[in-house]
Order: sequence, then C-alpha cells, then structure tokens
Amino acid sequence: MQVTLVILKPSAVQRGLMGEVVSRFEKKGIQIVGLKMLCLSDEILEEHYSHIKEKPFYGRVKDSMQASPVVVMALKGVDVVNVVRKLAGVTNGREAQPGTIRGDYSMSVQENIIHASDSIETANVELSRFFDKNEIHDYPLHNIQSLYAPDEY
Ligand code: FUP
Repeated sequence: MQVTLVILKPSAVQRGLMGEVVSRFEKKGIQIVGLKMLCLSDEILEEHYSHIKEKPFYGRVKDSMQASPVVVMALKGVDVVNVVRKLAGVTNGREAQPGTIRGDYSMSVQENIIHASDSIETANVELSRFFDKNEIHDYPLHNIQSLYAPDEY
C-alpha cells in the first residue's frame, strides 16, 4: 500500500468543494489516514513549490495558496499515488478530462482545486512536510475485501 498527499487548495475551500472532493476519494475506495486544515507559511510554500520558485508566476501562486486555509490529506491505497493523479486530471482545469476533479470543477491552471503528489518519492517528502508522524493513522479498513482481491493488497 502507498500513501500520498493531497492539498485541497483555497479554490476548493472558498468554493465549498471540500466535501465534494473528499467524497470522491471516499467513494473510489481510498482510505483517508490523515486530514487537517492549516494556513501555509511563506517558508513551507517555498519548499513545496521549489520547482517553480524562480518562475514569473510564483508570486501569484503563493498569494493564491495563502488566500485562505487549505486542507491537507494523507490518502492510502494500492497504487494510490498514480490513482489520485488520474482522479485529479492535468494541471490546467480547462484541459483536464471531464470526470476528473479539475476537469469537473476548474477553469484555471492556478485555481485548480487540488495538489496531488506526483511520485512515491515526492509523496514521502510531502507527507513529512505537512504531517507529523502521529497525525497519520494506521487503522484497519473493515471493508477491504470489498475493495480488493486478496492478492491485490
Ligand atoms: P501540478 O503537479 O499539476 O500541481 O502542477 P505543477 O507542479 O506543474 O504546478 C504547480 C502550481 O503552479 C500549479 F498548481 C498551478 C501553478 N502554475 C501556474 O499558475 N502556471 C503555470 O504555467 C504552471 C503552474
């Protein structure tokens, strides 16, 4: 099983889409093992977006991520990093496939509802950036046999 990080961005919080997006993950059969609301500091955003820090649009991305609190989630499942990236859709909401989170709820590159880790390695770094160890919960899923065949998990 993998664990990945999702951020419900201010675009989700402000538009009242938190429940909708959380519900999509739950209905898919992904286990929520961590969830909290917080405000992102300049420092944590510089780390999180180090790959775009030098881009001309970084300033507006930072302002957007600080427009309200965000919700960070730790999601667990088989191949969950890849599954969640697919559920999210491509970065630009206008190009994301209908049926994906961005495809259904976003008209923007920047205001694109969620962040999702892009690899197992990134997920591990990002989970430890936003969660303390004791905030990620290892608890049994009682319906696991309805979610997977025994040799899948
Ligand atoms: P993603 O992996 O889909 O979250 O996208 P990136 O890491 O490439 O981009 C990080 C954030 O920068 C995106 F959420 C949106 C923003 N961005 C822009 O605003 N303009 C761009 O041209 C590229 C990214």
